[in-house]
Amino acid sequence: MGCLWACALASAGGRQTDAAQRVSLLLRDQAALAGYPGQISCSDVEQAVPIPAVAITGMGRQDSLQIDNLLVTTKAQDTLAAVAGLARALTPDTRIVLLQNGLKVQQEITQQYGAERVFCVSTSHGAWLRAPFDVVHAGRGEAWLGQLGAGDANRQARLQALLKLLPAGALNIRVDEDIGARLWRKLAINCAVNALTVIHDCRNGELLQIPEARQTLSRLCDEISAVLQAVPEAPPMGDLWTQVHQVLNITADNVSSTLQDIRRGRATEIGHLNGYLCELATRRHLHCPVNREVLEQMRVIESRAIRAARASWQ
Ligand code: KPL
Repeated sequence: MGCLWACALASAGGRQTDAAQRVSLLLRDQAALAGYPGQISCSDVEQAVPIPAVAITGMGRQDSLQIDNLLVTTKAQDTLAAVAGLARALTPDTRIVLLQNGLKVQQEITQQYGAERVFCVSTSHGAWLRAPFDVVHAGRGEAWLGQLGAGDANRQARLQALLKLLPAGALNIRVDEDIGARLWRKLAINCAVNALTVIHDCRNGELLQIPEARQTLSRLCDEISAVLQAVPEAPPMGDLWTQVHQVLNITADNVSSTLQDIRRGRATEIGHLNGYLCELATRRHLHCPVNREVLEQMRVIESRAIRAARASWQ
């Protein structure tokens, strides 16, 4: 997602706006910077887009660096540390835009940095990396921008001002006044779908064809709905099975983000999906055995995948 958004932002549909000219990539460390070719390739654009980059480590020492708009595309579990690592480059006016799956980290960052400057994006775009810094925009979806919390009279103006800086046309970005509800629904869908695609090592649509997967999917939907019904902040889920069914049909050929992580030997966001759901259940003394079982299976598969990837690098 980071490469997709960086490329769309930097090319900004051909507009040479100030914002488009000043897009920079913040890479994890010097090793990531050394492997960066200086440009991002994306299936949406004919030519690779040159974007300057710096490594986050050591940035705290560069007192002059100031970030006006920070688009955070790290995995959910890396987000708090990534934003904290940039503390000296942030001002009280820096907008922090979050693109993670789940909802826990968005709530934490909103609480920590203030509801007025934190923005959340929920997206259905599908993307995968053909090679490092070479992204395929596989599923053309949409993206919704909003802010968590009760809101105030200036929220709409803040959202519209930020929207002007984002590649709204290229990535079909719109404002959602109730992004919280959208993120809760997406969380429910990701809890039902993502881990199961790993357990069955299949594309999204295949979950409906594999009898065992379909059965677990149905039990997961019931359990997720029951847990979220007990969470006062969560919106009514309606018929989760039907919603999941629709998403699986629309994204039938997608490899879920979690399965992509596993195949690349990377840590997944599952702790912020089924893990967070289990936390919500525990706080309300509810049982969620299917989610716990899925989480357990995921932990085993994930550590095996990470070990295998490390072994192949040595
Ligand atoms: O959001 C997704 C993901 O892969 O993380 C779904 C909805 C499962 C689409 O692939």
